[in-house]
Amino acid sequence: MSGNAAQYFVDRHVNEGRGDCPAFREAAGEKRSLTYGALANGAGAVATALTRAGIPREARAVMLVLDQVEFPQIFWGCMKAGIVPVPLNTLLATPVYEAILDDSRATILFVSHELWPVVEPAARASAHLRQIVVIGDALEGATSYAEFIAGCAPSETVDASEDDTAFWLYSSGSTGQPKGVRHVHGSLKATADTYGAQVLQIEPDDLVYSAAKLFFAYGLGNAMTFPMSVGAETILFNGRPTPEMTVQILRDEKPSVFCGVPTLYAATVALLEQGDVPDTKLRRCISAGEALPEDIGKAWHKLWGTDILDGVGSTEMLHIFLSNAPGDVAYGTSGRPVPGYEVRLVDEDGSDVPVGGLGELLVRGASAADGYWNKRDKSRATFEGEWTRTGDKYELTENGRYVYCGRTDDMFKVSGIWVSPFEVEQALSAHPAVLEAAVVPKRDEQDLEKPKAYIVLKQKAEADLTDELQSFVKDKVGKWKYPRWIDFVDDLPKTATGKIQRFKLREG
Ligand code: 3SK
Repeated sequence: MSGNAAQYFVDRHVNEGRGDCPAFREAAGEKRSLTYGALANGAGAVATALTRAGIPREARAVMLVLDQVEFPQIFWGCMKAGIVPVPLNTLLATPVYEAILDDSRATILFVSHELWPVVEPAARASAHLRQIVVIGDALEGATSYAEFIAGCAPSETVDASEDDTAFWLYSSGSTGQPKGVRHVHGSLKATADTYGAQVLQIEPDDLVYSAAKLFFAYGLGNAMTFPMSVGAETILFNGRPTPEMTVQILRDEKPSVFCGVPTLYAATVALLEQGDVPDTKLRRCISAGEALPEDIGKAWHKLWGTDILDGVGSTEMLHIFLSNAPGDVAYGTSGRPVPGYEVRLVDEDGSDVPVGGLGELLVRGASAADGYWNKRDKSRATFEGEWTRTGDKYELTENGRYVYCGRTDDMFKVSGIWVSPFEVEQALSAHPAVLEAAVVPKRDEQDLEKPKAYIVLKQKAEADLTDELQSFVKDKVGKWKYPRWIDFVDDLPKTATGKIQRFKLREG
């Protein structure tokens, strides 16, 4: 078998007689579905269409696509043709899309029609894009997906090595500059064989629902490669994963596996504590993105009779490498290394930290990224030989569990997605009324981190600017990054060289 991951995850099912088995079903809209056979044909048609459009091997295909049946067809279609799909976060703002189109030098863009307005100015400004394919009706200068694949017979999967670049995911760095994380074909099977098989213990009869979307490394494993590794089925939902929608999907679709993030678990617990718990047997629930508060895990267990397996992963490692496991759950900890991964805690000199001490978490495993695109210094600082630095501070307890203690830098996560204080500060500072701004994480009433801003105004405002500044940030850098609280102050604490002392603000 070729090292091309599309052979293992897509073609193998058809070759082994599982072409009629269900692979994906949509939970909203027309509720379309795909069997493994239909997926193989659809992806094969995309591969043919890409070649017909003159897109060469190794070119990047940016995907700004909602969780809908076209997503797996485009993702695997690119890989079948040896083209590199780059799924993007669908919640970003126009300037960020512009930066990514520029950085990746993508020659083709696939976009869900709902997302076209936000990416259109960036797509029109791109010096590299040769084709835009919109999922929906054709637009001026953009081909419809139906037209793009019309008349294309499915092509064979091109031969590739396990070490060939397969796809990229963009992750935001400490300066807020998005970094293209390059993953190889072999990494997808590596995560399926480790976390997927040994912690999630995915089975062919499973029906998976991941509230974390496919563009996110966590969602990509949960909702695509893990179920596809065993021929199971996934529910796709193209909307916002509110607690109400989550309960509706759990009630109506009855998944056996649910994958969420702490913010959603917390809000869903609050909702269910006021109403009925759906009559659904959840075999497995998992959480990642940020540390799961202990009381949320316990409350969920009380409601459903199922533990939440909290774990930690990264875009650089592709999926979870440290996790609680079935029958071995300690809430308030990230558990133990996933079989197949090794971790170390090191101090600032790189020396190993003893049990009970605090250190930066380093991880070693087969799914580590090949590096960042075009960012040599950052690649060298993160990928140290076989070890990948996570930037997370951890403590190892006497009984071998790891406890999260914060970030080594100022980054923090909101709803499982990195937020760079610097990026939010830059956005705030672009407002005409703002002189300077500092952003730090603050815990909300559910004990989850959200951005809080301290702002020095150019002059005293007549009216409260809170709402206006919040909308300003949402439009500039992304909807989830806006400061939930704003304090207007006379000045900011700074070092002698003018650096903001965020730790002083974090301490309140
Ligand atoms: O943030 C995490 O914990 C995570 C987990 C799996 C895959 C990717 C990420 C960022």
